Amino acid sequence: MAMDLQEIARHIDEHQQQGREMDKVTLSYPSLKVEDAYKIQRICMEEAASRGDSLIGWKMGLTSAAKQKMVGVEEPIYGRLTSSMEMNSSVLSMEGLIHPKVEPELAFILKKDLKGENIRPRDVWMATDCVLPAIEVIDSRYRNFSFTLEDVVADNASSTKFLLGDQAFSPYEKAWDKMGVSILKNGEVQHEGVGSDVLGHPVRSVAELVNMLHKEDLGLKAGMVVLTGGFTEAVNVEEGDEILVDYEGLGTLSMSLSK
Ligand code: OOG
Ligand code: MG
Repeated sequence: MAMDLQEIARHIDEHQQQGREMDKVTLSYPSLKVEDAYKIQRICMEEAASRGDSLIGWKMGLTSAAKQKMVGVEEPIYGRLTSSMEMNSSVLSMEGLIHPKVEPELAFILKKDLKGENIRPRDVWMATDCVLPAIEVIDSRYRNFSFTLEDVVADNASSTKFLLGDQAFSPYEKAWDKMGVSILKNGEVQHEGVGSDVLGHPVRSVAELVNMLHKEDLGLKAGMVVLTGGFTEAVNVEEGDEILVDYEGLGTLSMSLSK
């Protein structure tokens, strides 16, 4: 089949908007390259912008071994975060979701633009205003949450919603790689992780994102949010579930699943 990236993007965008399952795009387009998948992401973002949505940040995904093993894709990917994905309360409605999962993350909020090809952790610290506890909700549009690298990139790295904690912390608050995190569902611990599970240190995830974006001549802007990737495996959720993430020494962040 001739490959029309606009057409594929429209197909994916529709399924994202309607919260409908679909087949892997690589089934119809086996020659789809990861570069094409990132172009599809960019086109979907343009579609979203035409609906009044805006780009407010980026997420890294598959930055921990736990996450890579879970989905069978062994390299980090990025996705686009839009204003409509940010939750303004801790209640998540199941409406319009397919088979959501939640994961414990950290968010870096930038105070300066950051763009370049050899970005190191210290460049990231100099551009970071604060760090916030975060919970990401991912909901792959692919049947059975099953995909290849190219599929998941084309589906905006499964991005769906995200919740940021109210309390911001200084980047110098603690050694983020030493911080333990545990995620509980209905009072029971599901998974535990530590900051170093995310590429050795969550700050490295931001540096890697900037280096990856540079290949598309893109960069981060002051004020943007960056999710650094799940510390642990993601947890399936359904209506009625209560999620609590405990960030060692910083408190907790919770989310309730409603109808
Ligand atoms: C891909 C998105 C991965 C993370 O934090 O690793 C991700 C997926 O697992 O569906 O958001
Ligand atoms: Mg994530």
